[in-house]
Amino acid sequence: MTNDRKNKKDEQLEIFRVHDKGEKLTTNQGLKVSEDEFSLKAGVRGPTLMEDFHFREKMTHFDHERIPERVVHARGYAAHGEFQVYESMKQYTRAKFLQDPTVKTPVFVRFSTVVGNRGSSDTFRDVRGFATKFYTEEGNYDLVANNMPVFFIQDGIKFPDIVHAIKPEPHNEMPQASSAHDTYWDFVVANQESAHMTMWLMSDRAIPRSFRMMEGFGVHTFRFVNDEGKAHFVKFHWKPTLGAHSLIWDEAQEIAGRDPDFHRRDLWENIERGNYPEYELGVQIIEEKDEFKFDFDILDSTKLWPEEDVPVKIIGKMTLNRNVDNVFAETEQVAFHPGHVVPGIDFTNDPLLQGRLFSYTDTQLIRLGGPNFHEIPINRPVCPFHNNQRDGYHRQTINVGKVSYHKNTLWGNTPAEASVAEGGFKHYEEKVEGRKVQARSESFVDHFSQATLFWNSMSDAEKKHIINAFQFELGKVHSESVKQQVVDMFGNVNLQLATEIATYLGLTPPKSGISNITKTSPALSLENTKKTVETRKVAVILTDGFPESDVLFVLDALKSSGIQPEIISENFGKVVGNKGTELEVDNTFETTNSVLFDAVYMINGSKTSKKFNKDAAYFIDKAFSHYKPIGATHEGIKWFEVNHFVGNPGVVVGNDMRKFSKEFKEAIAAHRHWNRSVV
Ligand code: HDE
Repeated sequence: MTNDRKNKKDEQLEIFRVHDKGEKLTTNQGLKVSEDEFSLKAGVRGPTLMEDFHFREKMTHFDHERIPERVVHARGYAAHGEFQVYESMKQYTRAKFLQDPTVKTPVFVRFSTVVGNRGSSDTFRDVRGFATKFYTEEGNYDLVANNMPVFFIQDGIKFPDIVHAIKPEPHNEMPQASSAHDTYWDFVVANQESAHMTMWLMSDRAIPRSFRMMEGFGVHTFRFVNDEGKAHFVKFHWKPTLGAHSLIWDEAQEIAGRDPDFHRRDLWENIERGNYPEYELGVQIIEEKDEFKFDFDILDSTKLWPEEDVPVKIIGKMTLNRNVDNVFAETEQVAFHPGHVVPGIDFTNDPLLQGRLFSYTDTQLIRLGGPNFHEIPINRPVCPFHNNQRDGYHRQTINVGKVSYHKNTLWGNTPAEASVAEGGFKHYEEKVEGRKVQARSESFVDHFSQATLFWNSMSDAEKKHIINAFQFELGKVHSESVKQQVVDMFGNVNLQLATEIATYLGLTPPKSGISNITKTSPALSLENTKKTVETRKVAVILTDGFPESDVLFVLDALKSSGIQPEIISENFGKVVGNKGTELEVDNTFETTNSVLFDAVYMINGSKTSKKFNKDAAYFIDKAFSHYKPIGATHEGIKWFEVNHFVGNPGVVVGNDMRKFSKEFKEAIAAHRHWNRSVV
């Protein structure tokens, strides 16, 4: 590992790494094993003997290899990295890792889907988890975020209900990893606070192109507290430096079959290649005196703070630069908790956040098998930890000495509490008064204004995708009553939306809605995201006899901009150019598909077969119908002409290689060409 990737967390993990390669096989007791092929038997054809301790140990361990998967966010993938603040945030927070721009804080980030089980596919329509553990010198800070800024419910007590409703239905455990079924939509109509989040779930945000191209949101309102004890409300954002981009639904479904590991593979491969994903940390800050200045309650997790009203201040950058050594040991055993905070970061009374503060430790007790999960290497803080907690399953630390209680005189009352000046955490002294009630604040009851704000902010293409998503999902719902209620409910968001859903499903469109919101928030549209060609994957279709100097020129031009071309042909091995240059084939039409690429470049060559023509047609047609940038030179141009691709947006053809390369790169940077006519 290069030095710049070594950090305190990595040094700590190194103590636990075991390198088995080249070693002798032993039992867990260290005994060298002489036979691992045949169990101990009474005679070569006789029964296996109990005495075979090696067999028993090996089999017993295997029998217990599995632990319960996470009750939500079961399917995930993680990487190591580091975070650095751009400028001191001392004015707002005591948190040390947000004060010194020279300090690199080690991080571990786990991305996940929510609904699917651990073995499901990466690309289904779902919220994505984006959980970051900062190993700071003051202890671990976890920012357990999602890729959407709002949530389905307003109060933690309803979490088991929404999860039961969206997970596969219990009587037949179907459908896997999907909200397209009766119980999810029944929950939606019966719990209308879910309107805003459902709009996000039906939008392109729910089918990201890559974990590297996804925003992250802390969702809740937290508090920053500075050295003087002064607090500000804060919301956290992650902004990917590659911009936020999405797939389209047809593609997402196909990828789910062709490469269920599409997102994890993309993350893994790019980190291996040195294309380290980067995300800038942003904060929205509201002064305490402005708590009631908004037309929504800032403690309501079904509401976002429009960036145009409360700007996102970019304060630092996270870079993911190392893959894990072992997925189970690290990715599966990492335990996040929004309650893992450091001095300077505190909670608010957001009732959803309050519910989370209970749930995360509780769930680790069963998932990781006891109260000592903080000792698992990936979960250990990089600073020392001392307290009077003892024992329990799998305890590893050997706490020396006889004192394990507070207060004591034998050890001068140590481990001792630390004052605030010494770095001790002090809960923010918020004034709270009230009766004990089980109720929702009146300020939480507007469920539709921001759902409409979201709809208003979408581009035409995004609106079309949202309508299509509702049509698809409700097309899978059996209950006519639930479907009609959805149409009626979303009439309150937008009448055009509800009418198009209703018409498609043969239902009655609502006559009127309640929304008169005309406001938009341009920051919510993916159309306004950063556009770049960096790390985009281009399929290059070649056969023998290809015009090599021109092709090599284009390949160089693409690579020099950070694009990743892959050669696709009929067979593996080499394709040979017209002057004898050989290029290695990366994939064939059988082993890959255009859904796994961002763009396609078609050249062909002088030698094509009937099968090549058929396979290439399938490949390129699909890329065209998925609105992807496609380019052709030489023989490829004829093909594009016959198929009437030429003249469409995002279709680049020509035999001036310099001009072609430039225009093709521009088309790739645009991501998709929605104004293309696709039937
Ligand atoms: Fe979670 N959530 N959640 N959640 N959540 C879990 O904790 C829970 C919520 C989020 O990669 C569980 O260790 C409740 C919002 C992520 O390991 C569990 C409520 C947000 C992850 C749990 C919420 C999240 C989890 C399951 C409502 C975005 C994956 C396994 C009160 C801000 C972390 C686990 C990882 C995981 C409970 C709502 C994000 C059961 C009760 C809002 C990214 O404890």
